[in-house]
Amino acid sequence: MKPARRRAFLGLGSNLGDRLGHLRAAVAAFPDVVAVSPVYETAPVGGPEQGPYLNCVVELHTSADARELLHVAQASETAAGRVRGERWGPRTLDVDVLWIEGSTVDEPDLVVPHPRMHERAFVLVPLRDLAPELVAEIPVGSDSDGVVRIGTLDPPVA
Ligand code: A4P
Ligand code: MG
Repeated sequence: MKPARRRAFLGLGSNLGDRLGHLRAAVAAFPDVVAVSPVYETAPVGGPEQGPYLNCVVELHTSADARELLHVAQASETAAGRVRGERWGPRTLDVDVLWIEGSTVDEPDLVVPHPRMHERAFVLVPLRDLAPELVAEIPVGSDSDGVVRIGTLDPPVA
């Protein structure tokens, strides 16, 4: 029997090269996309000194499981020419599996829900746009500083 489709959310970030182009190409290649959040320009969190990110969140309605979504995420990072350097360092594209309806995973290379998503305005703000019920409380004020909506992927951001 075919597995049931479930809601799932992927978080995307880019701060190297054609940031918007990397987000667009990834979204175009993902399977089962039902919604894309606005795009936000965000101040970098953690890591070395680096340029600002563009972040967005994508909603899927998919029968893929967590590991299949990790493969989708990593294939899109590779397609964007990502070179893995320093942890939390600059990258052409980072795709995290944020949350999958009814699914938790705790393995060395895959943790779902993403363990740091609840601390990060660059994830929570676009996630709230798509699924306010999943984001019970977003700290307003300083934690949302540095997260500026710049437009949507489609129609194109000017
Ligand atoms: N991994 C485990 N669970 C997951 C999951 N749910 N989704 C493993 C995706 N990957 C998961 O990730 C390291 C390993 O995490 C992978 O091999 C995978 O098996 P990575 O992408 O290679 O390295 P990373 O992204 O540098 O590390 P990490 O810990 O995933 O960083 P985060 O938490 O993704 O943070 N600031 C702004 N403004 N915007 C950003 O997008 N992103 C980061 C990266 C830091 N600061 C940022 C942003
Ligand atoms: Mg990552």
